[in-house]
Amino acid sequence: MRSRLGRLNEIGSRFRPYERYRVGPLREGAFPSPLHSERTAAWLGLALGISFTVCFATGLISHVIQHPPSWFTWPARPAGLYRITQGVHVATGIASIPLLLAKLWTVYPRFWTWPLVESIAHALERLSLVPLVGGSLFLLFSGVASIIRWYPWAFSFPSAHYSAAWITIGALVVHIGAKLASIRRGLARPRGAALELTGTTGMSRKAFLTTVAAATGGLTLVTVGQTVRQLEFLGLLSPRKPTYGPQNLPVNKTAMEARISDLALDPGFRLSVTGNIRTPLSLSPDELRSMPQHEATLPITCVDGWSANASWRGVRVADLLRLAGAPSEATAQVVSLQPGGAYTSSLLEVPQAHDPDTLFALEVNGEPLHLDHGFPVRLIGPNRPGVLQTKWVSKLVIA
Ligand SMILES: Nc1nc2c(c(=O)[nH]1)N[C@H]1C(S)=C(S)[C@@H](COP(=O)(O)O)O[C@H]1N2
Ligand SMILES: [Mo]
Repeated sequence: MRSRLGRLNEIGSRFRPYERYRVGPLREGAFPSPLHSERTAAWLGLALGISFTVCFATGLISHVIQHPPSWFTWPARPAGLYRITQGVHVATGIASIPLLLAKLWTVYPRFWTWPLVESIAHALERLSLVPLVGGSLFLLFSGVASIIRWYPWAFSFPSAHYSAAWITIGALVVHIGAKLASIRRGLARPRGAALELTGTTGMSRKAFLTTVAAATGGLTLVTVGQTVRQLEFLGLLSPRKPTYGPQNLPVNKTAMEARISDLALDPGFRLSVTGNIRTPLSLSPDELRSMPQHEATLPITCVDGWSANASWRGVRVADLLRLAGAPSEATAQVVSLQPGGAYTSSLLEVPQAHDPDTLFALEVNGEPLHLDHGFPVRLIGPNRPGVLQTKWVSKLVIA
């Protein structure tokens, strides 16, 4: 029995709009450049498919670290792992910009196929381009806006970016499925005469793809210095310089922006340790300094893609847990003095809470913490996103 969909498709394919509407970009041969070929589209698509997939996977990692489901625990080691995953996330996002623009330029004549819609399957395939193209443009635009710290919208960037990522990746899977035959043809080794077309435009496909690759590589080189120290000198377009800021470290939220100065400079400041413990503690900065001090070189890795190593010195969180008589499997909530805002508290899960390098730092690079870096006390731990390295810490709540 023929399916209803099959019959509708057949009717659709017999329906041909009047040829006299076939004007402008709809004309036969309106786009003569051979660069709009299946082959160029397939190679650019492959590059974009790889960069999007890596970007999606590393973005997902960052998301689950910040919103861990019950089955997930992010390890404290290797200490610099998140620095790599998030550096790769932002770098592949930036690299996707020239790739996406080149891909859209290559395939846009296909938006003008004649007839515009041939069948229901064709209509659905074309409709799936709306979330694919729209989602991709939104992700790259909002990502770049966020790393240059420009928030021209009212919605929350992380949740919008996260939802758009799922929509886009879903549309990408549909797109690859629908285009599989075309992708195979495009990537297959060309035979005989098909080998090259310099065509009428004067630019060969090879030159075009080389230009796109050079633009992509070049853009990566002039931005990745925000996390790869050796390339900092090349960072012409790096949104952030990893050594620019007080004590040679960038700052995302200053003490003034956080309206924290009076609280942090109050001589009555105490760090309190409460919750599921035998002995609640309340410690002044001097009392913290008289405890055993430990030093660790750890990066601050902002979700925005910049990262910088520093040498931190302070009290081990594990020592405070022991002193307070916390259970051996304790987790701990780190709470800031900061009265309001997005990153005023963070959770130390078991691996982080008990790691010997997880510190309440009092000093960085041999100096007392600058007010902007969290004076008098800030959390610094291995393999944590910057958003979880709470500054101006006033409370540790053990569970
Ligand atoms: N209390 C508080 N802590 C905070 C933040 C904040 O806004 N408030 N920002 C976080 C972010 S996003 C980053 S990247 C790091 C940056 O630390 P730094 O400013 O010392 O470089 O601090 C984190 N700790
Ligand atoms: Mo950050």
